[in-house]
Amino acid sequence: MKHIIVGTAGHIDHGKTALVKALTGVDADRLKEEKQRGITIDIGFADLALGEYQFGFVDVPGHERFVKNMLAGAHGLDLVMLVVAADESVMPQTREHFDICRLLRVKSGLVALTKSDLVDEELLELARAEVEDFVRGSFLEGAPIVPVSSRTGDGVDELKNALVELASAVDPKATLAVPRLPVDRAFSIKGFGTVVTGTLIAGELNGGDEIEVLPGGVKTRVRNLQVHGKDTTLALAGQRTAINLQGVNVEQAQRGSVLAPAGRLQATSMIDARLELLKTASRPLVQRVRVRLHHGTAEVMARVVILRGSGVTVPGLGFGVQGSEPNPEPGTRNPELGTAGPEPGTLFPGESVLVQLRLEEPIAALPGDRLSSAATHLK
Ligand SMILES: Nc1nc2c(ncn2[C@@H]2O[C@H](COP(=O)(O)OP(=O)(O)OP(=O)(O)O)[C@@H](O)[C@H]2O)c(=O)[nH]1
Ligand SMILES: [Mg+2]
Repeated sequence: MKHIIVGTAGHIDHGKTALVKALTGVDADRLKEEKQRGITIDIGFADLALGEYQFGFVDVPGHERFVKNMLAGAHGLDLVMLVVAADESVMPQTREHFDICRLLRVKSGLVALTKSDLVDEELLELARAEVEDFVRGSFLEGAPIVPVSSRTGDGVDELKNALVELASAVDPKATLAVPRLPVDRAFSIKGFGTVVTGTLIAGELNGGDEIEVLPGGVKTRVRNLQVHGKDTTLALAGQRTAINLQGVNVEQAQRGSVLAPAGRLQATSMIDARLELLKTASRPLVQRVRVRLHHGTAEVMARVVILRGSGVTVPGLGFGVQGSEPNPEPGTRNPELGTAGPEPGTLFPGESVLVQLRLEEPIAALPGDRLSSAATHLK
């Protein structure tokens, strides 16, 4: 059985949670406050077995205030289901969530044109045309755009077929890589102790394995293992996993922690990265700016040291070396941003540069990982 993680994305109230329920029967809004307010606040989960595929859905909140929770759910996705309500079309968090998916390098997915029961044929086609325009030039160009109504059930079967079709093209996971599980929930069950959940993004975990909770470095053992709600002795990359940890407090394994085999990874607070500032960013990025970084399910504050123009030479990388990428003459590049000329190391929207990230707390990152920030996006 192939395991596929599908994340929702899209503007508030566009029908993400309703769609996950129409597909799986599960209401991913589990908090009392979510039920009361009728909005999603934190990420929720649901499963669906279809043919040879086990889909794990991660449902994210659309409200702009909860974008950090969305970020905690948007890592490790195989497919994104971009939800666009046919009666409202593309809205601000459609754009923001889609940018995040692009920058986290989600490779594939589809667009669900929800609330199709609320529009006539003409409006539906208009929304479809707007969505086609919106995804042009991105990984979703040419992807299925499926009209669907969670209210009437129309289009749900077509959506399932489209998910299966896309799942068949998802690359197999790196089961030989160092196992890592970014924790998205940690809770305590009477009689069992601490249980954490998350997507195993690489490698395998076995019952009884000695593991470590990073960045704190607490050593522990896998007492019990569940995949998609069922007891098992082996969890594989790409599976939604719950782990009962031996002798660990809930406080020691909160969201943002990473589980890995004991002694294999070391948390770090200094990371070399390539930073990409979105074209749509509202202002340039200045030297040593303090940003909130997201990595897996972790969130840490960091200062960005821009290497270009600061006289720092980066051996062997041919980028950022002083002189190879000179700063523009004052006022020549982005005149609308002011004519005083950039500070050395200032980064303008649409540019990409090598940086050093000085984190205020360590994280367990590996080369090639994606990090992001509401203002900046980094590799
Ligand atoms: N008519 C109609 N209403 C829908 C449909 N899907 C969702 N709704 C309604 O739209 C509202 C919002 O739906 P949700 O599924 O909570 O939207 P959401 O995208 O999960 O919202 P957030 O998680 O807060 O971003 C609810 O009142 C749903 O009943 C649909 O296909 N047709
Ligand atoms: Mg929701």
